[in-house]
Amino acid sequence: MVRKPIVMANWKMNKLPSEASDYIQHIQKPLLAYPEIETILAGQDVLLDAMVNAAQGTTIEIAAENVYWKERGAYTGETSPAALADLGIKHVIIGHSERRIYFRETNEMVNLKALAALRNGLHPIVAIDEQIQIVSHSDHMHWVVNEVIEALKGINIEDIPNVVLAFEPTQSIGSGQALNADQAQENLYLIRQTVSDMFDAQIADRVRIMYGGSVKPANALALLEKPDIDGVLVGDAALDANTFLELVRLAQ
Ligand code: G2H
Repeated sequence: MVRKPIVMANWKMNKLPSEASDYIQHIQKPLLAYPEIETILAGQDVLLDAMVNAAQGTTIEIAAENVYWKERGAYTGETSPAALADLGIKHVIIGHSERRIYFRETNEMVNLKALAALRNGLHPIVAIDEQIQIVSHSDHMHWVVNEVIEALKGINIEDIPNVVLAFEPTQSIGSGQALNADQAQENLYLIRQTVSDMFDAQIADRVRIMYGGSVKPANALALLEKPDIDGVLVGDAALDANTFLELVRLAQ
């Protein structure tokens, strides 16, 4: 199965609305040369309206960085999946390790958010992390497998191809030190096998899995050449529009 590669920027809590629009204007034309790559930009909620407007008529897809699991109600400060979909957002990152660590998101919350995203026509990009305090290989494997199982619990098999998974080892996030490509491949293979065990091999073969954590042009190619790595989720390096374009070129 040929899976369409993804290059995705996660801007985190960076950029102003005007900067987001300028970035999109800068990359939209050059991206037309790479129709075989799916390009996604994730921004904080206050940027999303500007991002959707700037990306109209381009090949760029927009993602939110978080969502709540209820459509409406008295949940001050939360973001409704229905509102994101209505705004024209296509994807949402769920369970990024920064949310798990700083905002105490649990596997159960990640699962509720993934289900709510799908219910509202959004594509969840579910981040699977890795905790550095886990030293033993088997404990590490158990951690990763468990996060996948807990995140995808209760999702209908026909919705699974609309889910993208992203493996992000915490020690590589923002540290400048990406996992080496062989270790990344090992983890993404494990994630795909877990999807296969939970659903079936054909579905697992269709699911796209990204690697994230200090991806930059210097290491992207080695990662993207691995058989189970279908894309990269890029933070710091993707704050620069030209570097993002360079990553798309490498993914081709
Ligand atoms: C990991 C990644 C993007 P960075 O969080 O999600 O960020 O590339 O800065 O490590």
